[in-house]
Amino acid sequence: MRSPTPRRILAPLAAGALVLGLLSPASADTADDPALYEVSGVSTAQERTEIASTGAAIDDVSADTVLVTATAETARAIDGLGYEVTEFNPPTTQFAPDDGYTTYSELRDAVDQVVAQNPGIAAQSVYGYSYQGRELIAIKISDNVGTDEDEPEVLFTHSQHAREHLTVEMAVYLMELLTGEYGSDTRITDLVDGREIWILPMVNPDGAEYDMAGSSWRYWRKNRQPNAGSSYVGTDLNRNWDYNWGCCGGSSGSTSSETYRGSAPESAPEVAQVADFVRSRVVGGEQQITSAIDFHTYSELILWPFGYTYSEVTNGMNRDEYDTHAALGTYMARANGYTPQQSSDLYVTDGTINDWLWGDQRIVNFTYEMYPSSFWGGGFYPPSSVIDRETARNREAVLRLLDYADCPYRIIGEEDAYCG
Ligand code: LU0
Ligand code: CA
Ligand code: CA
Ligand code: ZN
Repeated sequence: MRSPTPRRILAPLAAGALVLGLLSPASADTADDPALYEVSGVSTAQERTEIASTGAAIDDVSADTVLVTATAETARAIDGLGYEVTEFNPPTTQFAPDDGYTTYSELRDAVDQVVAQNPGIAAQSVYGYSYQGRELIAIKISDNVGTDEDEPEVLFTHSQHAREHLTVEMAVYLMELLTGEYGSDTRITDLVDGREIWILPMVNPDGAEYDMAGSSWRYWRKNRQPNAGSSYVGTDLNRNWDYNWGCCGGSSGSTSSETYRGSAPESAPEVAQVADFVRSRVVGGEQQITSAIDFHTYSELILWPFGYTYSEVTNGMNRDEYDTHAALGTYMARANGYTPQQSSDLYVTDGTINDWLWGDQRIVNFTYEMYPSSFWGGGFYPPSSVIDRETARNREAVLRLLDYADCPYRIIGEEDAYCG
């Protein structure tokens, strides 16, 4: 596919403090809707981190360019760093919302149906409410589903980022797979019997609904919580978690940013309530959840913590722990063809669920960045015709995680040391 001709909006304005000062007075706080920009001359994680630290969200990484979602003000800041920034107009075919994607109310119906048809192994609960008051739901899948048994627990979270709709389809796929093949596929039957599986299928329903509600996709990322004293709406849920929150230039303190970290850790109700849910799984002083995947799009990556530092081994992550993440991530990636890497190989992030689940709760966990591999496969909005293929693509990879959930350290042969 050919690139649409980039329009260099910043062209005649040389980068520099004077120009930036004239164009974007610090006091300006008027609606400045995020748009897509292509930034060239970017090839290392350090350069991507520098760009992300302006508050832009990096959506796509190729050899020497990135695509970012950013306000015009942030785009000028990137320009000011010396990178070439061009406005990027997505192909028009991507504009219309595709009703093959599951809405919040369709999700509720699908969950009701799965639970009604599989009452022995599937249950749902409301673990909280979104900012706008939507019920936040969890699906539990296990044998004797009404009983909290002593079985390794596994967590799947979906759609922290509003526009990443394929991740909701992944949740629907997983609940239908695990219930639909129960009793016929012996591997799935054994995993459902031997694990307690939690699926949080849409942790940011306000954002997802907002993204789908217009006559065109809105490229919305954050939640829909207003910010005091600002006309900009929303917190980036995946920068709002309470582990090294805002530590390292991997998020923004500006409400206008796509990666706004919120006013405090867990200031977003959607994050606070997932965190409360996870903390509620500590029984007898022991976190029951051993392993987790947080689903995002896109880039076809499997990422593991930490994201706040480039270091593999650091305070809170020893060599065995790092190696366990790397080995399990790599093993899963062999099944789905994604690229496995430490999160910060992409760019530095702070306040992510990935870092919190490990750093605070000691849950071995991964971020999946699903299909497509690049913008040219449809970016955040591939046609719904890919849903079946791209969710089923992760079947084996997810089963591998469920398999190792009894003791993730088994993958490096250290089950005696860590799970004895
Ligand atoms: O939150 C993000 O920026 C993620 C990547 C991190 C989990 C490292 N990328 S996304 O926003 O494009 N899904
Ligand atoms: Ca059970
Ligand atoms: Ca249990
Ligand atoms: Zn995301």
